[in-house]
Amino acid sequence: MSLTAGWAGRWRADPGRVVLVDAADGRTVTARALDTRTAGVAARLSAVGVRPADRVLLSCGQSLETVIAYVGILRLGGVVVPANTAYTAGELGHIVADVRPVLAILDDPARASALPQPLPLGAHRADLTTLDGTSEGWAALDDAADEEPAMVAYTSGTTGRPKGAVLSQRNLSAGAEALVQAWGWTPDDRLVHALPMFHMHGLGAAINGSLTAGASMVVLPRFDPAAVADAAAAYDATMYFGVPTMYARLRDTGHLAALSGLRLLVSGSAPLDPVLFQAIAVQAGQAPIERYGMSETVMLTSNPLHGERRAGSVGRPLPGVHVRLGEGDGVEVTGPNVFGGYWERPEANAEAFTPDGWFRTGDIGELDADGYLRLVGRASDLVITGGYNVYPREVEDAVLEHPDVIDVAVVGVPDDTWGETVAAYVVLRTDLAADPAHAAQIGDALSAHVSSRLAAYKRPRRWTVVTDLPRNAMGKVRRDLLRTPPPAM
Ligand code: MLC
Repeated sequence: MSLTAGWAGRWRADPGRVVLVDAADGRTVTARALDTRTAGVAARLSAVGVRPADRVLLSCGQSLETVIAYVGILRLGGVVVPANTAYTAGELGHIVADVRPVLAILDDPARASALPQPLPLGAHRADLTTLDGTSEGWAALDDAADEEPAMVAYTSGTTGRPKGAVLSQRNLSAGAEALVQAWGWTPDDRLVHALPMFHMHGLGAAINGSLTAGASMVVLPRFDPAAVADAAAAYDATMYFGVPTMYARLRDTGHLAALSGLRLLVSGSAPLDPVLFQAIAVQAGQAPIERYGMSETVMLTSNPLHGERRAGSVGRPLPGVHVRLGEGDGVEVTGPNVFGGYWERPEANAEAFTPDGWFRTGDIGELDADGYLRLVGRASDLVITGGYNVYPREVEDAVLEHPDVIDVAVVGVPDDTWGETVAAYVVLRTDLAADPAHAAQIGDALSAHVSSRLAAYKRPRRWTVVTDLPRNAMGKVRRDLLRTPPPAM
């Protein structure tokens, strides 16, 4: 059964139930209305020529319309390609050239004019009011097969440009079902949803989990600590999902106590500092559940609903998921939630999977005696800032395009707010390096340079000019030596 067939069954069983609430204006959507409106989206997409298995780019902020567009694409059997709204034209252009969507749904359809070529079926707003041909087409709903692709989630890597993890209907439904089971998610739950709707946390865990459980969501247009606290109280919420940076902001603004009436607080996408874990436990009156997931796998492990929620651990494998430690204690996983491979990247797939078919997560782990997993490092140089993944290679490539730079290394350095923040060490052309006036201004010049190439969260916040990068005997940069915070320029 397709992911959305299960959702539609839930809606029809209890059509009058409110399933979506807009925290900004209190608008509600019942199950019946969600069924009708998402079927309408599927029909309109079908009427303009979108066919099952076609890719549809979705790059919109959080709103009821985004949820409806997302579900509508899935119901048609289309493949959702989520993209961060912060991406520059170059970053979006790469995804479009790679995955070749037929149509884009964008907050601002004008962004599409910066793409290398127009999309066959154009760019449209989330409410689809810009979609020509209002005639309702016929679309077969909810009949995609389990193994058919449902999402291509772009994620960077140590080499080259971002690649698309292809997730099937089954991957997404297994990922959602595991959470419903593990967290005792019921139709009576109501999630405060303040996460981006273009990454696995906001889509695969929050939306898919809610709809699979037959539960409801209060949608916030953006994360704001006071608004999260207000929404939790005003709409009788029971659950909140956040990245650690969000919990840190809730703590720092004194809003954690407002979450004490919720039955479940979940943290993911970045390591939850045990000090912050403790602050949540005390101020919100309950230990948060830290869990672990990835774009390629939906969710993998979680601390338990009943039983010890262990600070510094991401818990045990979710139902159906198997976790083992491979070479160098690399975390390897398998399960119905784990994707089948990257879009048109046979070489990356050969590296990503073990010969016996387990996915190499790139994280390094330790298993406690009772099976709780701790993530103790990463095989790759990935930086996680505020829950967003940044791959140094991509940032380094952008910095190296500046004519004054001959070498660069990008690392993540510890940061109180973001967990880690992006720092760059640059080696300038020798004729410039000797000039202190130039060295003093280069940080600004490089910031301006990368701002047209990289989304804001990927841009280095600290620039340090060095004469050489530390390297090992093999010539590889010793990033470990660069990770101590440098003085800001
Ligand atoms: C925003 N900025 C960031 C940033 N987010 N910089 C570094 N890291 C980030 N995460 C930039 C802004 O563009 C802005 O730049 C400046 O920082 C200040 O912005 P802000 O207004 O303070 O930030 P805000 O917009 O409030 O965003 C903070 C945030 C957001 C925490 C709400 O980062 C966020 O939504 N993070 C969640 C990411 C997420 O969903 N990850 C899930 C990935 S899925 P400037 O230049 O304009 O000043 C995954 C799998 C799994 O990992 O297991 O979940």
